[in-house]
Amino acid sequence: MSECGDCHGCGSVAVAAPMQPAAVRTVALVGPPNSGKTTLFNRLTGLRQKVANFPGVTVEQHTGIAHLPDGRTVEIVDLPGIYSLNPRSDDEQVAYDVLHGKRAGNAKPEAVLLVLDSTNLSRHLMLAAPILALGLPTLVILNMADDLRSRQGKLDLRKLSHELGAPVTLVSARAGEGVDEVFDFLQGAMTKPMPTLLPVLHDVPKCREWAGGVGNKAGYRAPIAPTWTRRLDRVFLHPVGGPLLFILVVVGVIRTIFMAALPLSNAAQSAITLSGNWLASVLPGSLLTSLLLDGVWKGVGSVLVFLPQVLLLFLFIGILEDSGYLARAALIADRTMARVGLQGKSFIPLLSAYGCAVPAILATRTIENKRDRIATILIAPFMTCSARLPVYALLIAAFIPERNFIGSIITVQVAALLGLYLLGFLAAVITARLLKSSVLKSAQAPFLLEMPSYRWPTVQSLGLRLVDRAKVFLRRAGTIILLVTVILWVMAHVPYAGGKEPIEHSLAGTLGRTIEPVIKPLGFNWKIGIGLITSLAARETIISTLGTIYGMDPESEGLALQKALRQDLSLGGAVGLLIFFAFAMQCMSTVAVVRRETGGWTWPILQFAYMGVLAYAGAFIAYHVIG
Ligand SMILES: Nc1nc2c(ncn2[C@@H]2O[C@H](COP(=O)(O)OP(=O)(O)OP(=O)(O)O)[C@@H](O)[C@H]2O)c(=O)[nH]1
Ligand SMILES: [Mg+2]
Repeated sequence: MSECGDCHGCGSVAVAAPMQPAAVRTVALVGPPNSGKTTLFNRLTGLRQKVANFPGVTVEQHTGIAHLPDGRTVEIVDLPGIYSLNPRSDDEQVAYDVLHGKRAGNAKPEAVLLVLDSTNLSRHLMLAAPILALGLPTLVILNMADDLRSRQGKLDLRKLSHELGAPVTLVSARAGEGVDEVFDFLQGAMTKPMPTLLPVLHDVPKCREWAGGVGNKAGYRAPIAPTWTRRLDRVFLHPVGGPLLFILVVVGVIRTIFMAALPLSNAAQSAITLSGNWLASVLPGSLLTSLLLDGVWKGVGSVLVFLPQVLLLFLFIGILEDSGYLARAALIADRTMARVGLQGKSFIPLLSAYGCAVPAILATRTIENKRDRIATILIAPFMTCSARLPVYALLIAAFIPERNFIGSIITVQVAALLGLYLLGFLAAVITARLLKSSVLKSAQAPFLLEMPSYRWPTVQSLGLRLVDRAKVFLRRAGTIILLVTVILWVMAHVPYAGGKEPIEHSLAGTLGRTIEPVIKPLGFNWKIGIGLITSLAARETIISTLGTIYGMDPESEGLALQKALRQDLSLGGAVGLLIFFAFAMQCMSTVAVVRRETGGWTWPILQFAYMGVLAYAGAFIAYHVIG
């Protein structure tokens, strides 16, 4: 499993290539971005890798097993989308290496499934030349047959097959149409080499004319752009209306998360409190029971309360991705991005960093320019990730009054949350500008991103995402947060002096008081200090930590924690703490993935230090200005 495993992100945990017996053959799934490779991969293997309606979703190769009708098995490798076989970006490098058998852990494929979008053939056929030139048995799969038909496009499959010298089939991976023929090909390709109709292309024809020529000879008529895609684009890509709508979408999403999730969190809170009370009534009163209830139940429960909120956020991100809106947002953002020296391609990774920085950093692989890529990696953790949401929600609920701000649409609490999102965004923009005008200066790249058609997000795909997200969230709560909570509980009870000894004299208290001089200028006491230490592993751990430290009183309502916090933190201190969380890089998974993706410790260490300094300075200023 890659480090994707414990984050809030993509949900596509890389499946480790299984130790395979020699008899299992390997077939590669290749094609341009967003052509439906992963949808087909999921059909063939029964796995559930992430699919979304914008280019560049798959970033690593994923392996799965397809069972052929005759009982044999084939290993299928799903690859990131590529337009050519020249390895320019890291994405293309992965595809190139796998196809040439140069990727450790992957056998060289014996056949290729080339997936092209049949509604966009003039562009997608260009990839056919270099792939066919590899000389491997290849099935050319024209995907999105449903779309082609409904939009009155057409082509002659036999002629195209003749032109390409390879079998061609029309498929709708999403509807499952034509998948049998893919299985037939796999069965045949595995028994004997597929006869090619024409000699293998040795000189790969460059450029569009070849693709256009082949398309013409095969009688390809490109489908008309769906009227509603054109209509919607007129609105969403409007030079003035587009950006306004974008802002409206963002504000709407954040407002809904805050408003709708509150009752849900309260319900979850009641469930956890009730079950905790029940457990307390049936378990004998011992130290172990106390560990179970105060340490585990309250600690982990205090984080679980935020599950509905986090899922709601991922539901919105899912809808934006699957509908095709995200690519439009990237186009709108391109101009703004250019101002800070970045390109539109950085936008999609940055937007997905609102879910989690780890998959966002992996998604920067589509950026060919190394310096742009590093700059994007460095600013991604400033985006407000879903692990910050519970921390923000807790502190805002405790310190910010529930009053109307702009009418009843935006309350002061919603405005505070929006402000924190904006703060992270501004920090990212300013940092990008600094980087791109100094160490990471490079020429401006043109913006090339294919606009997918708008599609209805399917309930199934959204449902799967949420199940994935919930699993990731629960896994974090059940592993890292549980572990930190138990360790902390023990530290808070050692030396154990009859239960009534103040926590201040425990190991945890000593640790907190040791660092207190450093954080005192920020208005934080030693209790918050312990929270800052534990949240270095993962941000939301601070909640269970504070729960353990403050939750020693019998009042087991969630409001008790808010009340306790209000006694210990001034408003300035609370705002400082919020700012600290907006800026600091408190996430070990992110540090690990930055090290991996930048190939060394230099960048992650610089990034950690830079974000830490900003966090400290921000909190210091807030505390001294607000008091
Ligand atoms: N209408 C239609 N949509 C499809 C079909 N197959 C896939 N899609 C949609 O096309 C979009 C892209 O699908 P993916 O499977 O993620 O494409 P991919 O080639 O893996 O994309 P990358 O990993 O980004 O290269 C998703 O919104 C799918 O639901 C199809 O047969 N018909
Ligand atoms: Mg994919």
